[in-house]
Amino acid sequence: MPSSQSCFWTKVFLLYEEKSYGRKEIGMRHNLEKIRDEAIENISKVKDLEHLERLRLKYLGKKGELTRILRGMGDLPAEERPIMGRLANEVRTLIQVQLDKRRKELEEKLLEYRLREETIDVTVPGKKIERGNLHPLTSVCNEIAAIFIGMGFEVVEGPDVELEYYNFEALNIPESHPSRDVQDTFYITDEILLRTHTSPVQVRTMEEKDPPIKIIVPGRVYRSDDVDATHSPIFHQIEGLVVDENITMADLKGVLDVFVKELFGERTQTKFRPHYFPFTEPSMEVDATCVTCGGKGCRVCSDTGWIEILGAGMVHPNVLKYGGIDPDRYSGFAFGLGLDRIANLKYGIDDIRLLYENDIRFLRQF
Ligand code: 2U9
Repeated sequence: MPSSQSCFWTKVFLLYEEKSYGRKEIGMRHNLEKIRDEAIENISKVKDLEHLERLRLKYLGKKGELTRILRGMGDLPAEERPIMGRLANEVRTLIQVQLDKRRKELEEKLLEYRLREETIDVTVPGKKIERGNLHPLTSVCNEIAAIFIGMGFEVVEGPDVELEYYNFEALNIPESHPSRDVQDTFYITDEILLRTHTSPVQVRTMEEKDPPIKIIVPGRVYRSDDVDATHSPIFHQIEGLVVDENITMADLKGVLDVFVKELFGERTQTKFRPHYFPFTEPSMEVDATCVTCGGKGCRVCSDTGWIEILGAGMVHPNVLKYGGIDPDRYSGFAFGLGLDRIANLKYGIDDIRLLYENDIRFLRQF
């Protein structure tokens, strides 16, 4: 239909309406019908409950469109108000009914979705949780620590990055000693280095604590060695220190004999050979009957029947003095063992590099 014609008929209709209802009433009726139709359409299209609530507020809320129109009722002639009021209530009820209907539909859909998506199939096999295991060095360290704790020792730890003083001087290792060679450790500055043994922790403990001292010190240590099957620039030690009145070599031998028997078995025998360390006097190395052949002789013990396990000795009086302990009143013994070597002996590992490569196929075996 041409627009001029459409305009014409609209005007005729409006004139007719104006005659029977009055201009304001017509406007209000139109607005209500418009709101009604728009609301019904929007409600039918809405896809979720959140949107639906927004529509409820838009049309029926306190600041909603219907409320706005109802406010305008005061301008109507008194006789028209009940008619318009009724119409507005009808529209409100209609919109409310549509909202309720749609809410129910959407809630049902949501429930259906949840039931479908959130079902748990209890028959599906569970995901296998991979259980790790301790590194062989950690296991051996724990085992050794437990033996000494059983004999009344305390576990003490200290810094890997040390002062040269604690690593060398306080351990009776003078400037001219070969283990001071820069080739032997990693220097950070002239006075700071990576510790070559855990012994500095014992010196620090002597400084801090009066005897009796009965400690073991596990930890990582460093030496400037090239890597091969028996050497690594990083390795691990457990050292021990006992200081009290009347400590003798009998105590040292008794403690280490008990230790070796607990670690390798009751039938294991020990042998104490004279040796030299700058921090102990006298010093010795401790052998145990071979863990592999029991003393008969095999490849592991180079057919000697003995394997070297520990170094030990009576603490040098100079070292006690460096630790602030009076050597005329107190004496002590100390020992040290290489954890990597013990782990290798216990588990039959023939190459130290395996302990540091973190190959899961190797580590899983322990
Ligand atoms: C203080 C006094 C004395 C610690 C000791 C050893 C002997 C020893 C080696 C074993 C294998 C090092 O890892 S290894 O190469 N250690 O033989 N260590 S006595 O003596 C001390 C420590 C601290 C204050």
